[in-house]
Amino acid sequence: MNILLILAVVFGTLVLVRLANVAALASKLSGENEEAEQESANRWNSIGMIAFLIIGLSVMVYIMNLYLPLTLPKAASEHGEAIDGLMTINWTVLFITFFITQILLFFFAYKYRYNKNRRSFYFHDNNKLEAIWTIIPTIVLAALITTGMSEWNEITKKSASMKGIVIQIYAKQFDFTARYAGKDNKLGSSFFRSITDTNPLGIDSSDAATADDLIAKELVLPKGAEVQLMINSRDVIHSVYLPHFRVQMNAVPGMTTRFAFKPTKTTAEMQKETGNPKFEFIMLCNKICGVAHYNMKMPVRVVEPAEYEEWLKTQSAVFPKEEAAAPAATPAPADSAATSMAK
Ligand SMILES: [Cu+2]
Repeated sequence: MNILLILAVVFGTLVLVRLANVAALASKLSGENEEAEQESANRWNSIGMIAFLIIGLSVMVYIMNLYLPLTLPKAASEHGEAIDGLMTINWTVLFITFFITQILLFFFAYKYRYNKNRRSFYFHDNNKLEAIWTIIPTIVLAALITTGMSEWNEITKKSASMKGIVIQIYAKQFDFTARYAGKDNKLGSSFFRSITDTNPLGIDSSDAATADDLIAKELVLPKGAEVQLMINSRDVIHSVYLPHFRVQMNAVPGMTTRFAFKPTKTTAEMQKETGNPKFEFIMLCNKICGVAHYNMKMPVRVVEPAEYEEWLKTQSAVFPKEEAAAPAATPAPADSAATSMAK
């Protein structure tokens, strides 16, 4: 169907071009006044410019209205609100500039079409004009860049402070694992050579800080608390992307990247705000990292602090205690990621 449509448009255009050629030849043979013909062509072209302007802008406004509801809801994190504010300023500047320049461009093409009774005004250069169109964009762009950079510095300063609940996000082809630092808020050390089938994160079991670390296949965050993500990758570059919190940071093999942020709305509150009872936060991989990249994600839930504490208790330790691993022990809950890690 689509191919037919494309062919129809292509052949239709070719036919129009042929017709125009025939008309031009016919008028030449009939000896019509070339000047009058040129004038009529100019007039129709200039009217076409105005038509293009009106149709183009109308389609643009229509498409924007159509797709705006598909964009992200309001930010659910503290710094996310600031980022949304910057986006609004940027879009405002872009829209004003776009509408002024496009309307002038097509209107001038219409107004200043060739007129044999009009002499064009010649000037070689105009310093004042050039100064205006250099200085104004310079000031506007400098203001946009400095506000953006100072906001980014504010955001990254928080991760440099190392405050907040420490959670490791470990990315590999093609999933994420979350490791909560536990009561001491310190992650036990890990080393890639320690990676085995039963220890997929390569965690050091002899490190005292490991004892209270918890493993989860779901990222649950308490509302209103600072969260410190420590991001690692086992294989290739991935990217930890939490669109609703306006968080994105690459996961790079061989180094730890960080991102600190504060969730400000629970999942339940977002469901109410968006009017969508099925709304869920999500963490996605945002770097094309291989064949199953499209499916690399992790569910995210923001809950009240009390509920978070309760949930934390149900998560499994990185290395289950010896007695828990004894044959008589009850099996770990089915949804727990540690099932595969138990010795
Ligand atoms: Cu990935």
